[in-house]
Amino acid sequence: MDLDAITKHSALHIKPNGLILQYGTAGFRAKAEHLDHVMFRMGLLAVLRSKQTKSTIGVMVTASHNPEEDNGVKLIDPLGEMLAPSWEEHATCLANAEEQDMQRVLMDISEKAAVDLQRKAFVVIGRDTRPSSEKLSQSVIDGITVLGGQFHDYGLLTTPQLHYMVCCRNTHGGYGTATIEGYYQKLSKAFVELTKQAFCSGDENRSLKVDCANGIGALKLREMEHYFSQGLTVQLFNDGTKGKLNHLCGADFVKSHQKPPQGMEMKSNERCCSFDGDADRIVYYYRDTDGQFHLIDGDKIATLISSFLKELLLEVEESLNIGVVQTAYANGSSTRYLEEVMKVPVYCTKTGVKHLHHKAQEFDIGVYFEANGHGTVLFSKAAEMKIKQLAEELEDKKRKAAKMLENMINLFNQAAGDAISDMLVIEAILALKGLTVQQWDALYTDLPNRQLKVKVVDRQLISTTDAERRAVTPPGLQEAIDDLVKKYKLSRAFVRPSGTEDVVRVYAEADSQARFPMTSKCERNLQWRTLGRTGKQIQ
Ligand code: G16
Repeated sequence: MDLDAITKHSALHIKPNGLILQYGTAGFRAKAEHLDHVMFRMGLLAVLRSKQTKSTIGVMVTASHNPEEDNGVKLIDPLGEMLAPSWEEHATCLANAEEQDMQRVLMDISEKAAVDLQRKAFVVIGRDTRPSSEKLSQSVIDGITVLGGQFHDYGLLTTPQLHYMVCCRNTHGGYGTATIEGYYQKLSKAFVELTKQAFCSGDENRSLKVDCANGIGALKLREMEHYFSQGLTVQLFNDGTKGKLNHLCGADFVKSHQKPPQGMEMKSNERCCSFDGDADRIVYYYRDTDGQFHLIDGDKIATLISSFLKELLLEVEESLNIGVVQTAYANGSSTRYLEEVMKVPVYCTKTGVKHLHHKAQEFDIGVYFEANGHGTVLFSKAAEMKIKQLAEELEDKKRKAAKMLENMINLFNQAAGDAISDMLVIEAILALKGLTVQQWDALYTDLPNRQLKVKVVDRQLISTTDAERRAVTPPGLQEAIDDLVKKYKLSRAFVRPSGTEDVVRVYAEADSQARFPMTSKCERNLQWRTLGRTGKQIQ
């Protein structure tokens, strides 16, 4: 390690005085102008992680659903998964080290993590379309090169595409080819194979309206659409040619406001969907003939997918188990439907796909989705092999079902939740089952719910337990929530500090819309107990 060179370069990426940042739900996020030093340092850290794991590591520059002025960075571990928790701690230490302590902190991390500094390192980089992303990714590169690491800069990519690239490289092509064409071809081939079976039975080419949140999803979907146009035509809105990233559009806006994005022309009963700013989330929706808006969120996506997979499994191989992983935000109706009607086991983890992903790995087929539309399906190696074998051995109807499962394995991006891949999965299932968006929506009725963002003085005063469903501090907050909740039927409410924005999230659901004074009472109580009386609710 050339410590002098590190000190010299670090001086070009000075940490703003007094700024403390945490590696949160999905990496570091803050106003873009505060992140130059973090980017440089994450370049350094990615090199150490690459040396330690003897693998390619990814660095994605994005703040996903956050406003355009923000930015962020996250590291991607060898199989395309989120960074290991012990390295999140190293990341926080390094990002917050004062200039004069940088060398010591780097040496400490190398020692604690037993990094062989003589090894080679390789890092791949991607970025979203934010105005600040290009310059910030140069700072990452500066960090990588000063530690002698080699890199490949993919430039503009969706976050899940970078996860895919990392996984492909570290499996030496076993997962797929680590190029953008490799990604397009792998997914499109599986999609076209699947939908061919649907169209044989008389269905026609389908079309879908996609709100791209004025982000990278638009660019990548444009590049990709001709690969799958045999099975689906997409019409893009909020493609970044005029509007601002994530502003009044995108999956996060649609989910939290429960209304359509601006800039989308919706006719009644048309199937529409929204991506978020880096295309790792997707939600669907439509307007009925009375003009009423219907949201189909991550919970209903998980239900559609798991019922389809379960049906196929019943046809070909009953011994493979399937489980669904959700978070506290999952609508109570979805959990009840999955457990009581579909009879699949459901688990709840903390917010953040890293937690859901981990839990989903315990099943032969693990379906995980956050209500906000972030999720995917994981197939264990044993399940993949079994399905492949059955697709060759079985005959007729059973063989067809096994082939469908095989194509599903290839269509999911198992490295990360992926709006493009999930969209193709959903479109394939709807086509194969001959389901309309209304029929899908009618699987169960969501309990009315509200989600608010509340600004308080210090959100870290709130700590939680039981997969974030109960508040531990400040004292009295949980009791106050319990008192409110017990007054209403089928009601549930919780508060938790966001790990991506400087806000507290408040969630409540109950049997009827009339119960929602509950949310604002929770909010007032929260502000009072965190002494954030100047705090305000933001939408
Ligand atoms: C990220 C995470 C998601 C999480 C979301 C909100 O999404 O990847 O798992 O649900 O943040 O987290 P929080 O409530 O802690 O702010 P994205 O799409 O912004 O990367």
